[in-house]
Amino acid sequence: MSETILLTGAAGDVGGRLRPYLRRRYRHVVLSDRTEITDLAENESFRRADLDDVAAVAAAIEGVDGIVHLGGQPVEAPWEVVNASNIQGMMTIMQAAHAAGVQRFIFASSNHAIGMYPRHRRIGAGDPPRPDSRYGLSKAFGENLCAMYADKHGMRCLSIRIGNVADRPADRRRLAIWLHEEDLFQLVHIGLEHPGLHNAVVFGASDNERSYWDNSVAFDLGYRPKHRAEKYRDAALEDQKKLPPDPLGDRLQGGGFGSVEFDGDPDRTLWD
Ligand code: 15L
Repeated sequence: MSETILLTGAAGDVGGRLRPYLRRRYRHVVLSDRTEITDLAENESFRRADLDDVAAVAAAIEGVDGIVHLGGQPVEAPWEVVNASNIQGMMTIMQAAHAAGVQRFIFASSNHAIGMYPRHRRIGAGDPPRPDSRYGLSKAFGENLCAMYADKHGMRCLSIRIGNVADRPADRRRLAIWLHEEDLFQLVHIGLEHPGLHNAVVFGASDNERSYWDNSVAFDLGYRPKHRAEKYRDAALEDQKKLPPDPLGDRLQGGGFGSVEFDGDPDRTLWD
C-alpha cells in the first residue's frame, strides 16, 4: 500500500477538491505547486516546484510512493506554454519519478485528447487519440509517456481522461462528461493501489446517462461511480440555452476547444 503520495497542481481547483479524500486515505500527502499552499492539514506538507525546475521537481518527489500529477497547463495556450509545462514538464517529472524509484504514476489526462471525435461516436480507451488543441495533444503525449514508462521501466500508470470536475454539469456537453470529485478519487485510488495495474487509460466520468465513452477498462479495474450528471439535467440544459451557438463545437466531444482556430473541413471531421 502506498503511504506517502505527491499531488502536483495541488493549488488548482481539482487539486483542492481531491485533497480531503487523499489526506483521509493516506498517511502523508505532499502537495506541490508553483503557488504556495498555506492551509495545510496535519498530514499534508508543501513543496514548491515549477515543472521547468528539474531540481525542484526532484526534491518534490523525494520519499513518495506514488504521484498524482495534476500539474501543468490546464487549457489551450500558445505552443511555448503547452510545450514547457505539458511536454517538457511531463518528461521532467517522469524522469525524476523513475530515478527516485516511484512505483505509481497517476496522470490527469483530459477529454481534449479525444475532443475531435464527434459526439455521435461512442469511443473506448482503445480508440486512437483525436486531440482538439495543442493542449489535448500534450495530454495524448502524456498518456504515451506513461505507456513507455510502464512497458520499459516497470512503473504502474493510470491516465485518467478527465471530463469536467465541477459542482454540477454546466451545459449539455458536461452532462456527458461530468465527473464528481468522489468518483475521481475512486479512479485515483485504483491507480495507486490496484495490484494488477500495468498501464491503462480510463475516462474520468461519473455514471452519466449521456456519456460518449465506453469506460469498460475502468469498470474492469473495479470503478463504480456513485454520482450521476443527469440529476442536474434541467439546470444544465437551461444554462446551455444561455450559450452562443457553436455549430462545430456543439457537435464535438471537446466542444469549443475544437472549433477555436478551426479552418478544416467540418464534413470530414464530423464524418466518423
Ligand atoms: C479540461 O481539460 C480543462 O482542464 C477544464 O478546465 C475544462 O475545460 C474541461 O477540460 C472541459 O472540457 O470542460
